[in-house]
Amino acid sequence: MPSVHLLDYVAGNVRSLVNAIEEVGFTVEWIKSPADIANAERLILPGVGHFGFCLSQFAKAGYTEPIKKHIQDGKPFMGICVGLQALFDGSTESQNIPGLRIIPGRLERFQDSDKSVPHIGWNSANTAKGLAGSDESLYGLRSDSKYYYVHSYAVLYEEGLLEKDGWVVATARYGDEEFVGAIAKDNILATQFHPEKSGAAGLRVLRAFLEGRKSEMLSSTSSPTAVKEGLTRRVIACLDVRTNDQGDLVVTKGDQYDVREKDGVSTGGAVRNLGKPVDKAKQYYEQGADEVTFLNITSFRNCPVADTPMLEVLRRTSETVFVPLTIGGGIRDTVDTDGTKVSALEIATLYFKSGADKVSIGSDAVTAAEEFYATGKKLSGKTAIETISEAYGNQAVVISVDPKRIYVSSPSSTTHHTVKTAFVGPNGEEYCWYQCTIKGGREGRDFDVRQLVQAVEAMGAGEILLNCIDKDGTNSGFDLELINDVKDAIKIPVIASSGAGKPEHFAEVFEGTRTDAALGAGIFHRGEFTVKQVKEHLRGRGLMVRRFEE
Ligand code: 1PR
Repeated sequence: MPSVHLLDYVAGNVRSLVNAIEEVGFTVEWIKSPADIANAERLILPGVGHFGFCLSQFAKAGYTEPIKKHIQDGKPFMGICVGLQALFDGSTESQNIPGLRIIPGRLERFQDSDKSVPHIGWNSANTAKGLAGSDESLYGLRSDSKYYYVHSYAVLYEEGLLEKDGWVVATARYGDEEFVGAIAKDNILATQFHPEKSGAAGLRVLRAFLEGRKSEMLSSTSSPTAVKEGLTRRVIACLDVRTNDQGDLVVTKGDQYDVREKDGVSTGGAVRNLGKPVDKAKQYYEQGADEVTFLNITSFRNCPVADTPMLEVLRRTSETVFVPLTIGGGIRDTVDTDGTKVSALEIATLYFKSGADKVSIGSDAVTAAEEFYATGKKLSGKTAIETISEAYGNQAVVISVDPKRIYVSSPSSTTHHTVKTAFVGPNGEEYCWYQCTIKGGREGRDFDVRQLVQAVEAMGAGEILLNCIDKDGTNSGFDLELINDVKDAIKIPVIASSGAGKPEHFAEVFEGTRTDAALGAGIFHRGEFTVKQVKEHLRGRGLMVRRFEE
């Protein structure tokens, strides 16, 4: 099997890239020292997270000059995400750290006045500008395909500027900002998106690079005229996973967080078993899910951290599922079964190494946010949110929120931020506040969701997974009032969750709120609707979605 050299100089999910490379028929050889670069024929520089952190790690280890030489020698080189950013002069993310200065230009932060930042999701890499009027595709990029992006900084596109130096540029549009999605010249290809997380469309780009096919003819169905730019509506499938009473790892699903079967009289029956986690994840990927989220809802408390069954679930899932994977449950500083202290960062690292792209933090985020206010909004630098986002970038840290409605007759009857609700309380109350809970909804805190999301945003979280205990498993639609309230409070993306029972509910949440993504669990597990049906419904309503490519 032909091979490609991969530079593993930064933290992050490199396993998925290795899996994607193997999927397209190549093997990986690791660059372990600068001297190894001379032996590389094809070289890939991956990277996630912070520009300055990556570039300084990279320089400190002595890789800068050997990489430049590899490129100057005309050998195939591919940069991914921060690997693309590294090729430019620098980034406003780290003013004093220079890039490799192979491509002129600097990275700027996206404007966040009218949109969420980071930019997370599926967007174009449209080569129509580079190969205008031609039927050629650059490294298999198609203007009607979508690719997975996750970043806050981008090279903003100015028509003709890079092209005059011979670069071919594929662009994407986020809000009214157009930016470089991919760029190529001679032996260099760099993508801001993650090909290893972009389903069949991304694998096609990876394969074309590895096989040295810089341009190929497009079929009539994927001509540049089919372009539709912009971020698509993300549909996420969520799998709550736990061990059942027989000790098997199963996908389960609760009604308002109660996952045990009801016999009609009382609850407390067996844990609902809705299938096997790895099989289910693959099934949803093949239905077109834009992401898959696993929530380990019992945290496997009696198991050594390194043997946590979710690690194996991630390893196996990432072999066949080429979209982003999130894992939540039990991410906090802990003590292992042998008494050793294990930090949240170490646990997250195990997950990232096993194929996760993001970790989701629930209970621990509430505790950390409460402390944040108690200490006058001082950042300690020690919380799970801060340590993980520092090492892996804020896009890798999702906060899973489990709120519950508390009804009040007027805003003055509580110190918490209230919402006027169209769905009045049991005693006709017209207001409610959303109480944060921990431990899977078992313990309510004197702390509201607005306080939580604003604190975790300040601490470095990159996204909010917004559940709603009142709506969970009810099939009655999302809590739009909650989602609007949270969207108004923060800039980071929000994933709406809880209550989806039919495709119309997804349309409702995208049309009635500014949510960045919507998640469903029971609707898919019970086989009532497929992800594909949901997306077809959204497309029918004129909402842009990613089509699944074989
Ligand atoms: O607190 O960091 O250990 O994380 C625990 C995680 O497990 C949290 O993300 C918490 O939301 C989740 N969790 C804990 N207990 C339960 C439970 O159900 N008993 N599940 C639980 C949360 C809610 C959503 C669900 C949506 C959509 N599940 O994930 O998928 O509500 O459901 P629907 O579409 O069927 O309505 P930590």
